[in-house]
Amino acid sequence: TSTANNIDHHVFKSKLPEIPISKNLPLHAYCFERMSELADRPCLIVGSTGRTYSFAETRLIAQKTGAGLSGLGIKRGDVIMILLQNCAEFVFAFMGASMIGAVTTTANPFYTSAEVFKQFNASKAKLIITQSQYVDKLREPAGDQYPKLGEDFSVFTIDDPPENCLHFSVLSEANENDIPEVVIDPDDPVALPFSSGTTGLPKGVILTHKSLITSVAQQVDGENPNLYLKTEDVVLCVLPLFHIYSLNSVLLCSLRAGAAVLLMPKFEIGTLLELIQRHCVSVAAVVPPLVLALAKNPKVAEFDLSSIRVVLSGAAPLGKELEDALRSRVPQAILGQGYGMTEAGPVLSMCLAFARQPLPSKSGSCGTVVRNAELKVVDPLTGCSFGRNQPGEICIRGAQIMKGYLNDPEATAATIDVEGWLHTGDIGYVDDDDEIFIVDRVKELIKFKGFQVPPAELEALLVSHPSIADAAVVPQKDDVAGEVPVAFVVRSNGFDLTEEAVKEFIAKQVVFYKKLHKVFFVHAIPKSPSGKILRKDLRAKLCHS
Ligand code: 4UW
Repeated sequence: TSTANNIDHHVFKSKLPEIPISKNLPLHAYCFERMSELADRPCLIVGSTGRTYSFAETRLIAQKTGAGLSGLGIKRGDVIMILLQNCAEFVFAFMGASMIGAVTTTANPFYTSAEVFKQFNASKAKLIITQSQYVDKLREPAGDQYPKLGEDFSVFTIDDPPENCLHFSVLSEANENDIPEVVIDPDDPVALPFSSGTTGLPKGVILTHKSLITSVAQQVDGENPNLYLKTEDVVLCVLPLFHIYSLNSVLLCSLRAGAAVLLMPKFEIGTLLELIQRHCVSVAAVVPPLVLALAKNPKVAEFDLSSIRVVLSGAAPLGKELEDALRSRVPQAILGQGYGMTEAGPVLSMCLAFARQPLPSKSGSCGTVVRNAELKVVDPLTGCSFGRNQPGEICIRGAQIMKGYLNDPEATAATIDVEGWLHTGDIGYVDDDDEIFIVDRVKELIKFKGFQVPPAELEALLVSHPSIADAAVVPQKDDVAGEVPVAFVVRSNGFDLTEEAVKEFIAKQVVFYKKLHKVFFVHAIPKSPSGKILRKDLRAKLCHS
Protein backbone atom coordinates (compact mmCIF):
# COMPACT_ATOMS: atom_id res chain seq x y z
CA THR A 1 0.00 0.00 0.00
CA SER A 2 1.14 3.54 -0.65
CA THR A 3 1.94 6.02 2.05
CA ALA A 4 -1.22 7.92 1.28
CA ASN A 5 -3.27 4.81 1.88
CA ASN A 6 -1.48 4.14 5.11
CA ILE A 7 -2.51 7.51 6.45
CA ASP A 8 -6.13 6.69 5.88
CA HIS A 9 -6.32 3.03 6.63
CA HIS A 10 -4.40 2.14 9.77
CA VAL A 11 -6.95 3.18 12.35
CA PHE A 12 -7.55 0.77 15.20
CA LYS A 13 -10.86 0.40 16.96
CA SER A 14 -12.23 -1.66 19.79
CA LYS A 15 -13.35 -5.22 19.17
CA LEU A 16 -16.49 -4.31 21.08
CA PRO A 17 -19.29 -2.64 19.13
CA GLU A 18 -19.88 1.08 19.53
CA ILE A 19 -22.49 2.06 22.10
CA PRO A 20 -24.77 5.05 22.43
CA ILE A 21 -23.23 7.58 24.82
CA SER A 22 -25.17 10.41 26.40
CA LYS A 23 -24.34 13.68 24.70
CA ASN A 24 -26.33 16.06 26.85
CA LEU A 25 -26.32 15.02 30.49
CA PRO A 26 -24.10 16.78 33.00
CA LEU A 27 -21.58 14.50 34.71
CA HIS A 28 -23.34 14.21 38.08
CA ALA A 29 -26.66 13.33 36.45
CA TYR A 30 -24.94 10.66 34.38
CA CYS A 31 -23.10 9.18 37.37
CA PHE A 32 -26.26 9.07 39.48
CA GLU A 33 -28.55 8.10 36.62
CA ARG A 34 -29.51 4.75 38.18
CA MET A 35 -30.34 6.30 41.56
CA SER A 36 -33.82 4.80 41.90
CA GLU A 37 -32.31 1.34 41.66
CA LEU A 38 -29.25 2.04 43.81
CA ALA A 39 -30.43 4.53 46.46
CA ASP A 40 -29.77 2.29 49.47
CA ARG A 41 -26.72 0.50 48.11
CA PRO A 42 -23.33 1.37 49.63
CA CYS A 43 -21.58 4.05 47.61
CA LEU A 44 -18.67 5.29 49.70
CA ILE A 45 -16.97 3.32 52.47
CA VAL A 46 -14.53 5.31 54.59
CA GLY A 47 -11.71 2.86 55.25
CA SER A 48 -10.48 4.35 58.52
CA THR A 49 -13.87 4.38 60.26
CA GLY A 50 -16.02 1.97 58.29
CA ARG A 51 -18.61 4.75 57.89
CA THR A 52 -20.67 4.00 54.80
CA TYR A 53 -22.62 6.45 52.67
CA SER A 54 -25.37 5.08 50.46
CA PHE A 55 -25.87 6.36 46.92
CA ALA A 56 -28.82 8.46 48.09
CA GLU A 57 -26.80 9.97 50.95
CA THR A 58 -23.83 10.64 48.71
CA ARG A 59 -25.92 12.51 46.18
CA LEU A 60 -27.78 14.42 48.90
CA ILE A 61 -24.59 15.61 50.62
CA ALA A 62 -23.16 16.53 47.23
CA GLN A 63 -26.30 18.61 46.56
CA LYS A 64 -25.95 20.32 49.92
CA THR A 65 -22.31 21.03 49.17
CA GLY A 66 -23.28 22.42 45.77
CA ALA A 67 -25.85 24.66 47.48
CA GLY A 68 -23.20 25.72 50.02
CA LEU A 69 -20.70 26.58 47.30
CA SER A 70 -23.35 28.50 45.45
CA GLY A 71 -24.25 30.38 48.64
CA LEU A 72 -20.65 31.58 48.78
CA GLY A 73 -20.98 32.98 45.30
CA ILE A 74 -19.44 30.13 43.34
CA LYS A 75 -21.05 30.14 39.90
CA ARG A 76 -21.02 28.19 36.68
CA GLY A 77 -17.47 28.19 35.29
CA ASP A 78 -15.82 29.13 38.60
CA VAL A 79 -12.99 26.93 39.83
CA ILE A 80 -12.56 25.41 43.27
CA MET A 81 -9.44 23.61 44.41
CA ILE A 82 -9.54 20.28 46.25
CA LEU A 83 -6.35 19.65 48.21
CA LEU A 84 -7.28 16.43 49.98
CA GLN A 85 -6.23 12.90 50.57
CA ASN A 86 -8.91 10.39 49.58
CA CYS A 87 -12.01 10.95 51.72
CA ALA A 88 -15.77 11.22 51.34
CA GLU A 89 -15.63 15.03 51.37
CA PHE A 90 -13.56 14.88 48.17
CA VAL A 91 -16.50 13.22 46.46
CA PHE A 92 -19.10 15.58 47.95
CA ALA A 93 -17.11 18.64 46.86
CA PHE A 94 -16.35 17.36 43.37
CA MET A 95 -19.91 16.26 42.62
CA GLY A 96 -21.39 19.31 44.38
CA ALA A 97 -19.29 21.60 42.20
CA SER A 98 -20.43 19.71 39.11
CA MET A 99 -24.06 20.24 40.14
CA ILE A 100 -23.69 24.03 40.02
CA GLY A 101 -21.61 24.01 36.83
CA ALA A 102 -18.39 24.77 38.71
CA VAL A 103 -15.04 23.22 37.95
CA THR A 104 -12.72 21.35 40.31
CA THR A 105 -8.98 21.54 40.09
CA THR A 106 -7.41 18.72 42.07
CA ALA A 107 -3.96 19.11 43.60
CA ASN A 108 -1.64 16.87 45.54
CA PRO A 109 -1.88 17.69 49.27
CA PHE A 110 1.83 16.86 49.59
CA TYR A 111 2.73 19.68 47.23
CA THR A 112 4.91 22.45 48.62
CA SER A 113 3.46 25.89 48.99
CA ALA A 114 4.94 27.05 45.71
CA GLU A 115 3.54 24.06 43.82
CA VAL A 116 0.05 24.59 45.25
CA PHE A 117 0.04 28.28 44.44
CA LYS A 118 1.27 27.80 40.90
CA GLN A 119 -1.78 25.67 40.23
CA PHE A 120 -4.05 27.84 42.34
CA ASN A 121 -3.06 30.98 40.44
CA ALA A 122 -3.10 29.36 37.01
CA SER A 123 -6.57 27.93 37.57
CA LYS A 124 -7.86 31.15 39.19
CA ALA A 125 -9.45 29.04 41.89
CA LYS A 126 -11.80 30.83 44.27
CA LEU A 127 -11.41 28.64 47.33
CA ILE A 128 -9.57 25.63 48.69
CA ILE A 129 -11.00 22.58 50.41
CA THR A 130 -8.35 20.84 52.47
CA GLN A 131 -7.26 19.35 55.81
CA SER A 132 -5.98 21.44 58.73
CA GLN A 133 -2.53 19.87 58.47
CA TYR A 134 -2.01 21.49 55.06
CA VAL A 135 -3.20 24.98 55.96
CA ASP A 136 0.21 26.23 57.05
CA LYS A 137 1.51 25.98 53.53
CA LEU A 138 -1.42 28.03 52.33
CA ARG A 139 -0.32 30.86 54.61
CA GLU A 140 3.41 30.50 54.21
CA PRO A 141 4.24 32.30 51.01
CA ALA A 142 4.93 35.95 51.61
CA GLY A 143 5.05 38.39 48.76
CA ASP A 144 2.70 40.30 46.57
CA GLN A 145 2.46 37.62 43.92
CA TYR A 146 0.64 35.34 46.35
CA PRO A 147 -3.00 35.70 47.32
CA LYS A 148 -3.76 35.91 51.03
CA LEU A 149 -5.72 33.31 52.94
CA GLY A 150 -8.91 34.76 54.36
CA GLU A 151 -8.64 37.91 52.24
CA ASP A 152 -8.21 36.78 48.63
CA PHE A 153 -9.50 33.25 49.03
CA SER A 154 -11.24 31.15 51.65
CA VAL A 155 -10.20 27.80 53.01
CA PHE A 156 -12.47 25.02 54.24
CA THR A 157 -11.12 22.13 56.25
CA ILE A 158 -12.77 18.77 56.71
CA ASP A 159 -11.43 18.66 60.29
CA ASP A 160 -11.06 21.34 63.00
CA PRO A 161 -10.55 24.61 61.11
CA PRO A 162 -7.42 26.61 62.03
CA GLU A 163 -7.53 30.41 62.28
CA ASN A 164 -9.31 32.19 59.43
CA CYS A 165 -10.57 28.90 57.99
CA LEU A 166 -14.07 27.48 57.97
CA HIS A 167 -15.33 23.97 58.54
CA PHE A 168 -16.43 21.94 55.52
CA SER A 169 -19.86 21.52 57.17
CA VAL A 170 -20.53 25.17 56.33
CA LEU A 171 -20.78 23.85 52.77
CA SER A 172 -22.08 20.33 53.26
CA GLU A 173 -24.86 21.26 55.68
CA ALA A 174 -26.44 23.89 53.45
CA ASN A 175 -30.03 23.41 52.38
CA GLU A 176 -30.08 21.29 49.24
CA ASN A 177 -33.16 23.14 48.06
CA ASP A 178 -31.09 26.28 47.71
CA ILE A 179 -29.11 24.75 44.89
CA PRO A 180 -29.68 27.01 41.88
CA GLU A 181 -31.03 25.72 38.59
CA VAL A 182 -28.01 25.87 36.33
CA VAL A 183 -27.97 25.19 32.63
CA ILE A 184 -24.86 23.14 31.95
CA ASP A 185 -23.52 22.72 28.47
CA PRO A 186 -21.91 19.31 27.76
CA ASP A 187 -18.83 21.22 26.63
CA ASP A 188 -18.52 23.04 29.95
CA PRO A 189 -15.43 22.09 31.92
CA VAL A 190 -15.98 20.07 35.10
CA ALA A 191 -12.49 18.91 36.04
CA LEU A 192 -9.18 20.70 35.70
CA PRO A 193 -6.33 18.35 36.57
CA PHE A 194 -2.82 19.58 35.83
CA SER A 195 -0.40 17.77 33.57
CA SER A 196 2.79 18.69 31.77
CA GLY A 197 1.73 16.62 28.75
CA THR A 198 4.44 16.01 26.19
CA THR A 199 6.54 19.07 27.05
CA GLY A 200 6.99 22.00 29.39
CA LEU A 201 5.42 22.98 32.68
CA PRO A 202 2.21 21.63 34.21
CA LYS A 203 -0.87 22.98 32.45
CA GLY A 204 -4.57 22.88 33.29
CA VAL A 205 -6.25 20.06 31.34
CA ILE A 206 -9.83 21.00 30.52
CA LEU A 207 -12.04 17.96 30.90
CA THR A 208 -15.67 18.64 30.12
CA HIS A 209 -18.86 16.90 31.21
CA LYS A 210 -18.97 15.29 27.78
CA SER A 211 -15.37 14.10 27.86
CA LEU A 212 -15.62 12.46 31.26
CA ILE A 213 -19.01 10.91 30.53
CA THR A 214 -17.62 9.53 27.27
CA SER A 215 -14.57 8.09 29.01
CA VAL A 216 -16.60 6.48 31.79
CA ALA A 217 -19.11 5.10 29.28
CA GLN A 218 -16.29 3.66 27.18
CA GLN A 219 -15.22 1.70 30.24
CA VAL A 220 -18.37 0.62 32.06
CA ASP A 221 -21.42 1.14 29.81
CA GLY A 222 -23.06 -1.13 27.27
CA GLU A 223 -24.27 -4.70 27.43
CA ASN A 224 -20.73 -5.95 27.37
CA PRO A 225 -18.74 -3.32 29.27
CA ASN A 226 -14.97 -3.26 28.68
CA LEU A 227 -14.47 -2.88 32.44
CA TYR A 228 -17.31 -4.85 33.95
CA LEU A 229 -18.17 -3.49 37.42
CA LYS A 230 -21.09 -5.05 39.30
CA THR A 231 -23.24 -3.45 41.97
CA GLU A 232 -21.86 -6.02 44.43
CA ASP A 233 -18.29 -4.94 43.76
CA VAL A 234 -16.16 -3.16 46.32
CA VAL A 235 -13.59 -1.12 44.44
CA LEU A 236 -10.35 -0.17 46.16
CA CYS A 237 -9.65 3.56 46.11
CA VAL A 238 -6.13 3.92 47.48
CA LEU A 239 -4.68 5.69 44.45
CA PRO A 240 -5.05 9.41 44.97
CA LEU A 241 -8.27 10.94 43.67
CA PHE A 242 -6.40 14.10 42.68
CA HIS A 243 -4.91 12.05 39.83
CA ILE A 244 -7.18 11.37 36.89
CA TYR A 245 -6.71 7.59 37.01
CA SER A 246 -8.40 7.24 40.37
CA LEU A 247 -10.88 10.06 39.81
CA ASN A 248 -12.14 8.57 36.57
CA SER A 249 -11.59 4.82 36.55
CA VAL A 250 -12.18 4.27 40.26
CA LEU A 251 -14.61 6.92 41.48
CA LEU A 252 -16.66 7.96 38.46
CA CYS A 253 -16.80 4.46 36.96
CA SER A 254 -17.92 2.97 40.27
CA LEU A 255 -20.60 5.61 40.76
CA ARG A 256 -21.92 4.98 37.28
CA ALA A 257 -21.85 1.20 37.65
CA GLY A 258 -23.29 1.20 41.16
CA ALA A 259 -20.27 -0.35 42.84
CA ALA A 260 -19.02 0.68 46.30
CA VAL A 261 -15.80 2.66 46.64
CA LEU A 262 -13.52 1.88 49.57
CA LEU A 263 -11.66 5.11 50.39
CA MET A 264 -8.14 4.94 51.79
CA PRO A 265 -6.28 8.20 52.46
CA LYS A 266 -2.84 6.73 51.88
CA PHE A 267 -0.99 3.55 51.04
CA GLU A 268 0.30 1.49 53.94
CA ILE A 269 0.60 -2.20 53.22
CA GLY A 270 -0.72 -3.52 56.57
CA THR A 271 -3.80 -1.30 56.57
CA LEU A 272 -4.39 -2.00 52.91
CA LEU A 273 -4.37 -5.77 53.39
CA GLU A 274 -6.58 -5.54 56.44
CA LEU A 275 -9.14 -3.40 54.61
CA ILE A 276 -9.13 -5.64 51.55
CA GLN A 277 -9.92 -8.58 53.81
CA ARG A 278 -12.46 -6.78 56.01
CA HIS A 279 -14.44 -5.20 53.18
CA CYS A 280 -13.98 -8.04 50.70
CA VAL A 281 -12.49 -5.79 48.04
CA SER A 282 -13.25 -7.31 44.65
CA VAL A 283 -11.65 -4.81 42.27
CA ALA A 284 -8.21 -3.39 42.99
CA ALA A 285 -7.00 -0.44 40.95
CA VAL A 286 -3.25 -0.22 41.38
CA VAL A 287 0.00 1.14 39.98
CA PRO A 288 3.16 -0.94 39.40
CA PRO A 289 4.81 -0.09 42.78
CA LEU A 290 1.66 -1.36 44.51
CA VAL A 291 1.79 -4.52 42.43
CA LEU A 292 5.36 -4.87 43.68
CA ALA A 293 4.21 -4.58 47.31
CA LEU A 294 1.36 -7.05 46.80
CA ALA A 295 3.62 -9.49 44.98
CA LYS A 296 6.64 -9.33 47.26
CA ASN A 297 5.69 -8.21 50.76
CA PRO A 298 5.69 -11.20 53.18
CA LYS A 299 2.72 -9.73 55.09
CA VAL A 300 0.47 -10.55 52.14
CA ALA A 301 0.55 -14.24 53.06
CA GLU A 302 -1.17 -13.48 56.40
CA PHE A 303 -4.31 -12.10 54.77
CA ASP A 304 -7.19 -13.51 52.81
CA LEU A 305 -7.26 -11.80 49.43
CA SER A 306 -9.59 -14.30 47.80
CA SER A 307 -12.31 -11.65 47.30
CA ILE A 308 -10.24 -9.90 44.64
CA ARG A 309 -11.51 -10.77 41.17
CA VAL A 310 -9.89 -7.97 39.17
CA VAL A 311 -6.55 -6.20 39.47
CA LEU A 312 -6.25 -3.20 37.17
CA SER A 313 -2.82 -1.60 36.81
CA GLY A 314 -1.87 1.55 34.96
CA ALA A 315 -0.10 4.93 34.94
CA ALA A 316 3.32 3.33 34.36
CA PRO A 317 4.70 0.21 32.66
CA LEU A 318 4.10 -3.10 34.42
CA GLY A 319 6.84 -5.67 33.93
CA LYS A 320 5.93 -9.20 32.96
CA GLU A 321 7.86 -10.76 35.90
CA LEU A 322 6.00 -8.55 38.33
CA GLU A 323 2.66 -9.43 36.78
CA ASP A 324 3.50 -13.13 37.06
CA ALA A 325 4.63 -12.71 40.68
CA LEU A 326 1.32 -11.07 41.56
CA ARG A 327 -0.59 -13.80 39.76
CA SER A 328 0.80 -16.38 42.18
CA ARG A 329 -0.52 -14.28 45.10
CA VAL A 330 -4.04 -13.75 43.72
CA PRO A 331 -4.49 -16.74 41.38
CA GLN A 332 -8.26 -16.29 41.20
CA ALA A 333 -8.04 -12.71 39.91
CA ILE A 334 -7.92 -11.40 36.37
CA LEU A 335 -4.86 -9.19 36.01
CA GLY A 336 -4.60 -6.58 33.33
CA GLN A 337 -3.70 -3.05 32.46
CA GLY A 338 -5.28 0.14 31.37
CA TYR A 339 -3.40 2.90 29.60
CA GLY A 340 -4.28 6.47 30.33
CA MET A 341 -3.08 10.01 29.94
CA THR A 342 -4.69 12.98 31.67
CA GLU A 343 -5.20 14.79 28.34
CA ALA A 344 -6.86 11.73 26.78
CA GLY A 345 -9.73 11.95 29.21
CA PRO A 346 -7.83 9.76 30.36
CA VAL A 347 -8.35 6.18 29.16
CA LEU A 348 -6.98 5.13 25.77
CA SER A 349 -7.06 1.40 26.22
CA MET A 350 -8.26 -1.21 28.66
CA CYS A 351 -7.70 -4.93 29.07
CA LEU A 352 -10.52 -6.90 27.43
CA ALA A 353 -10.20 -9.69 30.00
CA PHE A 354 -12.11 -7.29 32.28
CA ALA A 355 -15.11 -7.30 29.94
CA ARG A 356 -18.39 -8.89 30.87
CA GLN A 357 -17.71 -11.37 28.12
CA PRO A 358 -13.96 -11.50 28.61
CA LEU A 359 -11.46 -11.92 25.80
CA PRO A 360 -7.99 -13.33 26.33
CA SER A 361 -5.19 -10.83 26.90
CA LYS A 362 -1.44 -11.11 26.92
CA SER A 363 0.84 -10.28 29.78
CA GLY A 364 2.49 -6.91 29.24
CA SER A 365 -0.27 -5.55 27.04
CA CYS A 366 -2.05 -2.32 27.95
CA GLY A 367 -5.33 -3.63 26.59
CA THR A 368 -7.23 -2.68 23.48
CA VAL A 369 -8.37 0.78 22.43
CA VAL A 370 -11.65 1.71 24.13
CA ARG A 371 -14.87 1.66 22.10
CA ASN A 372 -16.25 4.79 20.39
CA ALA A 373 -12.69 5.95 19.77
CA GLU A 374 -9.98 5.68 17.13
CA LEU A 375 -6.32 4.95 17.71
CA LYS A 376 -3.42 5.14 15.33
CA VAL A 377 0.32 4.64 15.52
CA VAL A 378 2.30 7.22 13.60
CA ASP A 379 5.86 7.68 12.50
CA PRO A 380 6.94 10.62 14.69
CA LEU A 381 9.09 11.94 11.85
CA THR A 382 6.69 11.78 8.90
CA GLY A 383 3.29 11.58 10.57
CA CYS A 384 2.37 8.57 8.42
CA SER A 385 0.45 5.88 10.23
CA PHE A 386 1.87 2.42 10.69
CA GLY A 387 0.16 -0.94 10.50
CA ARG A 388 0.38 -3.69 13.09
CA ASN A 389 3.50 -4.62 15.04
CA GLN A 390 5.38 -1.48 14.11
CA PRO A 391 6.15 0.88 16.99
CA GLY A 392 5.35 4.56 16.61
CA GLU A 393 3.68 7.41 18.46
CA ILE A 394 0.24 6.50 19.76
CA CYS A 395 -2.53 8.95 18.82
CA ILE A 396 -6.14 8.85 19.95
CA ARG A 397 -9.31 10.55 18.73
CA GLY A 398 -12.78 10.67 20.25
CA ALA A 399 -15.23 12.70 22.33
CA GLN A 400 -13.41 11.73 25.54
CA ILE A 401 -10.21 13.70 24.97
CA MET A 402 -9.58 17.07 26.63
CA LYS A 403 -11.06 20.24 25.23
CA GLY A 404 -7.58 21.72 25.44
CA TYR A 405 -5.09 23.22 27.87
CA LEU A 406 -6.27 26.13 29.97
CA ASN A 407 -5.24 29.45 28.44
CA ASP A 408 -2.62 27.79 26.26
CA PRO A 409 -3.72 27.51 22.63
CA GLU A 410 -0.15 26.86 21.53
CA ALA A 411 0.35 23.83 23.76
CA THR A 412 -3.13 22.63 22.77
CA ALA A 413 -2.32 22.89 19.07
CA ALA A 414 0.96 21.05 19.64
CA THR A 415 -0.93 18.17 21.26
CA ILE A 416 -4.22 17.91 19.36
CA ASP A 417 -3.79 18.26 15.60
CA VAL A 418 -6.26 19.83 13.19
CA GLU A 419 -7.89 16.47 12.54
CA GLY A 420 -8.59 16.02 16.22
CA TRP A 421 -5.88 13.47 16.97
CA LEU A 422 -4.26 13.73 20.38
CA HIS A 423 -0.56 12.89 20.23
CA THR A 424 0.50 11.07 23.39
CA GLY A 425 4.28 11.13 23.19
CA ASP A 426 4.21 7.41 23.93
CA ILE A 427 5.79 4.89 21.59
CA GLY A 428 3.92 1.65 21.18
CA TYR A 429 2.48 -0.82 18.72
CA VAL A 430 -0.72 -2.75 18.13
CA ASP A 431 -0.27 -6.50 17.71
CA ASP A 432 -2.20 -9.02 15.59
CA ASP A 433 -4.86 -9.36 18.31
CA ASP A 434 -5.42 -5.60 18.59
CA GLU A 435 -3.51 -5.46 21.86
CA ILE A 436 -1.43 -2.36 22.58
CA PHE A 437 2.13 -2.55 23.87
CA ILE A 438 3.95 0.56 25.04
CA VAL A 439 7.68 0.35 24.50
CA ASP A 440 9.06 3.86 25.03
CA ARG A 441 8.24 7.48 25.67
CA VAL A 442 9.37 10.29 23.35
CA LYS A 443 8.03 13.02 25.60
CA GLU A 444 10.06 14.59 28.38
CA LEU A 445 7.80 13.39 31.17
CA ILE A 446 9.36 11.33 33.96
CA LYS A 447 7.10 8.99 35.92
CA PHE A 448 8.02 8.20 39.53
CA LYS A 449 5.65 5.47 40.73
CA GLY A 450 3.11 6.78 38.23
CA PHE A 451 3.42 10.38 39.50
CA GLN A 452 4.29 13.05 36.98
CA VAL A 453 7.71 14.67 37.27
CA PRO A 454 7.97 17.41 34.62
CA PRO A 455 11.67 17.96 33.78
CA ALA A 456 11.00 21.53 32.66
CA GLU A 457 9.82 22.42 36.15
CA LEU A 458 13.00 21.11 37.77
CA GLU A 459 15.18 22.70 35.09
CA ALA A 460 13.57 26.09 35.75
CA LEU A 461 14.28 25.71 39.46
CA LEU A 462 17.85 24.63 38.81
CA VAL A 463 18.75 27.58 36.60
CA SER A 464 17.26 29.95 39.19
CA HIS A 465 20.22 28.98 41.41
CA PRO A 466 22.96 31.65 41.17
CA SER A 467 25.71 29.06 40.73
CA ILE A 468 23.98 27.11 37.97
CA ALA A 469 24.43 28.21 34.38
CA ASP A 470 22.41 25.49 32.66
CA ALA A 471 20.67 22.23 33.52
CA ALA A 472 18.74 19.30 32.12
CA VAL A 473 16.69 16.68 33.93
CA VAL A 474 16.08 13.19 32.56
CA PRO A 475 14.70 9.88 33.85
CA GLN A 476 16.89 7.10 35.14
CA LYS A 477 15.48 3.58 35.40
CA ASP A 478 14.76 2.44 38.93
CA ASP A 479 13.58 -0.95 40.19
CA VAL A 480 11.13 0.41 42.74
CA ALA A 481 9.90 3.72 41.33
CA GLY A 482 10.13 2.82 37.63
CA GLU A 483 11.98 6.05 36.94
CA VAL A 484 13.67 8.71 39.05
CA PRO A 485 14.73 12.22 38.00
CA VAL A 486 18.45 12.91 37.69
CA ALA A 487 20.07 16.19 36.66
CA PHE A 488 22.93 17.28 34.46
CA VAL A 489 24.19 20.61 35.72
CA VAL A 490 26.57 23.19 34.31
CA ARG A 491 28.16 25.23 37.10
CA SER A 492 28.64 28.97 36.63
CA ASN A 493 32.27 29.93 36.31
CA GLY A 494 34.16 30.00 39.56
CA PHE A 495 31.53 28.45 41.80
CA ASP A 496 32.10 25.17 43.47
CA LEU A 497 28.74 23.63 43.99
CA THR A 498 28.32 20.11 45.37
CA GLU A 499 25.86 17.42 44.36
CA GLU A 500 24.38 17.54 47.87
CA ALA A 501 23.83 21.28 47.68
CA VAL A 502 21.97 20.95 44.39
CA LYS A 503 19.80 18.10 45.67
CA GLU A 504 19.02 20.03 48.82
CA PHE A 505 18.18 23.18 46.86
CA ILE A 506 15.57 21.29 44.84
CA ALA A 507 14.31 19.07 47.66
CA LYS A 508 13.05 21.97 49.71
CA GLN A 509 11.02 23.34 46.84
CA VAL A 510 9.22 20.25 45.54
CA VAL A 511 6.99 17.34 46.54
CA PHE A 512 8.92 14.17 47.48
CA TYR A 513 8.71 12.40 44.12
CA LYS A 514 10.30 15.27 42.20
CA LYS A 515 13.50 15.17 44.27
CA LEU A 516 16.70 14.66 42.32
CA HIS A 517 18.35 11.30 42.86
CA LYS A 518 21.67 12.20 41.24
CA VAL A 519 23.42 15.24 39.91
CA PHE A 520 26.09 15.03 37.23
CA PHE A 521 28.25 18.06 36.62
CA VAL A 522 29.00 18.67 32.96
CA HIS A 523 30.57 21.42 30.88
CA ALA A 524 27.61 21.88 28.57
CA ILE A 525 24.10 20.55 28.00
CA PRO A 526 23.83 18.96 24.55
CA LYS A 527 21.29 20.87 22.47
CA SER A 528 19.89 20.80 18.97
CA PRO A 529 20.51 23.78 16.67
CA SER A 530 17.09 25.11 17.69
CA GLY A 531 18.10 24.99 21.35
CA LYS A 532 16.17 21.90 22.42
CA ILE A 533 17.86 19.72 25.03
CA LEU A 534 18.99 16.44 23.46
CA ARG A 535 17.47 14.28 26.17
CA LYS A 536 18.15 11.05 24.34
CA ASP A 537 21.90 11.76 24.45
CA LEU A 538 21.76 12.41 28.17
CA ARG A 539 19.72 9.26 28.79
CA ALA A 540 22.27 7.32 26.79
CA LYS A 541 25.06 8.69 29.02
CA LEU A 542 23.25 7.23 32.03
CA CYS A 543 23.24 3.76 30.54
CA HIS A 544 27.03 3.88 30.21
CA SER A 545 27.84 5.36 33.60
N1 4UW B 1 1.86 1.49 30.70
C1 4UW B 1 2.89 2.31 30.44
C2 4UW B 1 0.67 1.96 31.12
C3 4UW B 1 0.54 3.37 31.27
C4 4UW B 1 1.67 4.18 30.99
C5 4UW B 1 0.03 5.45 31.60
O1 4UW B 1 -0.27 11.09 34.71
P1 4UW B 1 -0.74 10.86 33.32
O2 4UW B 1 -1.16 12.02 32.52
O3 4UW B 1 -1.98 9.89 33.30
C6 4UW B 1 -2.00 8.59 33.70
C7 4UW B 1 -3.30 7.92 33.62
C8 4UW B 1 -3.40 6.59 33.80
C9 4UW B 1 -4.63 5.85 33.79
C10 4UW B 1 -5.84 6.41 33.83
C11 4UW B 1 -7.07 5.64 33.86
C12 4UW B 1 -6.92 4.21 33.76
O4 4UW B 1 -7.93 3.46 33.76
C13 4UW B 1 -5.64 3.68 33.69
O5 4UW B 1 -5.52 2.35 33.56
C14 4UW B 1 -5.64 1.54 34.66
C15 4UW B 1 -4.55 4.47 33.72
O6 4UW B 1 -1.00 8.01 34.07
O7 4UW B 1 0.46 10.11 32.60
C16 4UW B 1 0.31 9.65 31.27
C17 4UW B 1 1.48 8.81 30.86
O8 4UW B 1 1.71 7.73 31.76
C18 4UW B 1 2.21 6.60 31.04
C19 4UW B 1 2.27 7.02 29.58
O9 4UW B 1 3.54 7.53 29.30
C20 4UW B 1 1.24 8.12 29.54
O10 4UW B 1 1.35 9.00 28.47
N2 4UW B 1 1.31 5.45 31.22
N3 4UW B 1 -0.46 4.21 31.64
N4 4UW B 1 -0.33 1.14 31.39
N5 4UW B 1 2.83 3.65 30.58
